[in-house]
Amino acid sequence: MTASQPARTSRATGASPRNGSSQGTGSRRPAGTRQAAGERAAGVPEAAGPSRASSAGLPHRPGLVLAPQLPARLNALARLIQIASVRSAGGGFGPKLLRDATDLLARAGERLRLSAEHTVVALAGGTGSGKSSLFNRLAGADFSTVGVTRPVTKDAHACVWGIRGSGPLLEWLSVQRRYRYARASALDRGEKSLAGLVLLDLPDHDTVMTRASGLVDRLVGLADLMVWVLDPQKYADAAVHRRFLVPLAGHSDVLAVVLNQSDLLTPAQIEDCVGDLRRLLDAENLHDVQILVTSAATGAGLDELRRLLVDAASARRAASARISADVDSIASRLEPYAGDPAVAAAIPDGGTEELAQAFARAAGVTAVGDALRSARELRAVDYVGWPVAWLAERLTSRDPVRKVRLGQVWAELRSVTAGPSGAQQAEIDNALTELADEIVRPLPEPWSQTTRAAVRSRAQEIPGALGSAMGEALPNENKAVRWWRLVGAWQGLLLGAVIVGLAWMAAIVVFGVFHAGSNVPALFSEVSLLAWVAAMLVALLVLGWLTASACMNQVRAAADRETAQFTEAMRGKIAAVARDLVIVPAEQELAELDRFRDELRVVSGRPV
Ligand SMILES: Nc1nc2c(ncn2[C@@H]2O[C@H](COP(=O)(O)OP(=O)(O)OP(=O)(O)O)[C@@H](O)[C@H]2O)c(=O)[nH]1
Ligand SMILES: [Mg+2]
Repeated sequence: MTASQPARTSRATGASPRNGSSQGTGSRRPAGTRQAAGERAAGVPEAAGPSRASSAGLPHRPGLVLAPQLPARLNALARLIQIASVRSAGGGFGPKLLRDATDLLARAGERLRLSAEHTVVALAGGTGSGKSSLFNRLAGADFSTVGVTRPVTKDAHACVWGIRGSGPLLEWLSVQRRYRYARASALDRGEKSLAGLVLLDLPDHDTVMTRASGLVDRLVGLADLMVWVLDPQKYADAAVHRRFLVPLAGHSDVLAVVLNQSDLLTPAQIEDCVGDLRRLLDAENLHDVQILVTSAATGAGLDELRRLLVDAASARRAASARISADVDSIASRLEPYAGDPAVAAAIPDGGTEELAQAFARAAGVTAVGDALRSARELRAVDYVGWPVAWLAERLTSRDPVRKVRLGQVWAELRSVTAGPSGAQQAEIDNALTELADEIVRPLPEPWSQTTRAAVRSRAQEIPGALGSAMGEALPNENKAVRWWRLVGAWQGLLLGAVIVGLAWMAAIVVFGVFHAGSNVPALFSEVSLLAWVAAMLVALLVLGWLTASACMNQVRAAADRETAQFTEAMRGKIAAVARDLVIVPAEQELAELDRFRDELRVVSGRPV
């Protein structure tokens, strides 16, 4: 028994601009088929006859699964668009492709990202109108309690024709697990056309509004069909019309109105009621909304209602199939941007080490090491050197090392902390270019561009960082070692002895040779002593010279060790700079390409 306008029973596509008003998917991501399996384990009741579904679960029917991967594919597409949209500048991802992909996502909407296989039909309305009675009739079992005390239904109940993959959807709709019922076996018994249907029996509208005011919004954003169940006594209830139907005027394509309990009316009364209701709906701008007349008690009008549900389910399937095909085509347009997935996106072998070596060359590590060695030797000479030898060398100007002032060498060493400049900067640039060339050779556009940019992204910071790395590795000051001081004291002693010996010889010459005084002790006047004193002087000079040269050998060996340590420390720090400022940004970009390839595999429906 129907009294209807030629109305659209469901939305033509799954796209819904309203979806934006609902919650984001981020908080409730679909967990795919695994979640469905979890539901079965949790014991989703089965509708067929007395035996409700056990944890043995529902058999998987290939024909029942319409687009099982579509939610995952759409979610992956959303992530792909994020990756691509920050790489659209220059020769990056084509703006038209990105626009098309974004449009497709908007068309698919949040609804499809939760489940592409399911059609959501909600029975809503005032208390006592017969929602649960109709729900039980359609489900073929008394799942939802029907009663005389009002209100009866406190929580939403769901009956699902094909439970697989409905988990995220039902979670999102806040349907508790114990109120989820599966109709798998009914599908085998001629209800195939309802495959994927999720029929919801909602609490009465007041309860819905007070307890879960967000639910109505969610349903409107998600439902393929909202069936408002009215009864003959309250069909004109101002509250229902004002609070629910009027605001839904813009969504009349997902609305249908059922006048239930028609068995309580005569045909003439039914006609009056329907005419009245039609006028009300027209006045509320709900011209397209279909009106069905049913009786849950006698079953009248239920076939028409079921047909409405079948239409909604097939429209949903068609919409999902269309979106699925569109995702295929977007995926194939995105394919060229992934390049050859067999070619790994990675830093080439040895690339990091070569870069570190190039940076070390640019920073002049070897030269700085040599300078440090010289500085140590120069400083040591002050202590362990043989002053007589310095004097001789100074007089003959044969010591080039002494000509370089120690302070100057140290100042030069300190200046390396400012970092490389001029030609050295160019060397850094060349090293970066060489590395980038190697990395990007196998990469497709725009990744070759973006990876090259990533390699150079922190190039400005490199000279300063190299300078600091060198500065950190340099010893704090040119400190004298303890044993140098001891040797210095010994050399002083020898020098003193030489001076005393010279004075002694002078005294013997003055008093012994020239007889300049009388009563001079024999020690200062005995000429025969001259040879002995001279021999002693020579011995002292040789001893001083030997001490100096033996100690300088030690100093050189120690300076070599120190320089090697310093050079190694400096190379380590320079390698860290190369890693942090070049390799890490490059690897991050390459990881994004990997992510892009993985997401694209999902979008294309290929196994990851
Ligand atoms: N005569 C007749 N009685 C009906 C029909 N549908 C439901 N009823 C009765 O109306 C009463 C309320 O039915 P329910 O199905 O519990 O109504 P409801 O809309 O689910 O109510 P709430 O859960 O409180 O929101 C029950 O006593 C049903 O037996 C019908 O088509 N004809
Ligand atoms: Mg109820």
